[in-house]
Amino acid sequence: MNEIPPLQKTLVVIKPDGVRRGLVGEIISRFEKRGLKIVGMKMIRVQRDMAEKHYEAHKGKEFYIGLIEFITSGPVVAMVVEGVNAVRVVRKIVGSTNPEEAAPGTIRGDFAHTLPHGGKNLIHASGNEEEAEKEIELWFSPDEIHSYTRVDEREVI
Ligand code: IDP
Ligand code: MG
Repeated sequence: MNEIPPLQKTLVVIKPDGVRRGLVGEIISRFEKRGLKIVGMKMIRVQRDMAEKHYEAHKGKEFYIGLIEFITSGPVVAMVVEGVNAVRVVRKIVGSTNPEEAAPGTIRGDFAHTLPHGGKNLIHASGNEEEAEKEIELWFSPDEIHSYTRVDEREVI
């Protein structure tokens, strides 16, 4: 029997523009169809202090204030996504930060074409393993992260 490779968890957030544009189902299904497992999910309105913690690394940049305004401007859908090399695979599904550069077939490359002031690019995904660990801890409590078996697991891993 093949050994299951080590799994990673990563944070995905459908930003307020994705929710307002009715793209939640479309975006979630892209991860599901790739065989990635959603192990946590909730809709929340991000408070300012949480937004500032999440985007701490960008403090001082010219787009920072607009970004905080944007991410707190409406509900978001936050997910913990699990899979083999999930951090890297999810970033590939999401596409480049600026939708203008994002390849067709990626979420940003299919549903946006520019990066407006304020950073509307539909979705956030952790940039690396260290960020993923920190962000999952910020966004989810341990009892909000679940463990279950998908019926197709033996086919996709
Ligand atoms: P990422 O979301 O692809 O990891 P980061 O560089 O971590 O990109 O930036 C975080 C978020 O800040 C972006 O997703 C985007 O919403 C916003 N942002 C980044 N660079 C710019 C910019 O040059 N103009 C406007 N918003 C930006
Ligand atoms: Mg980032």
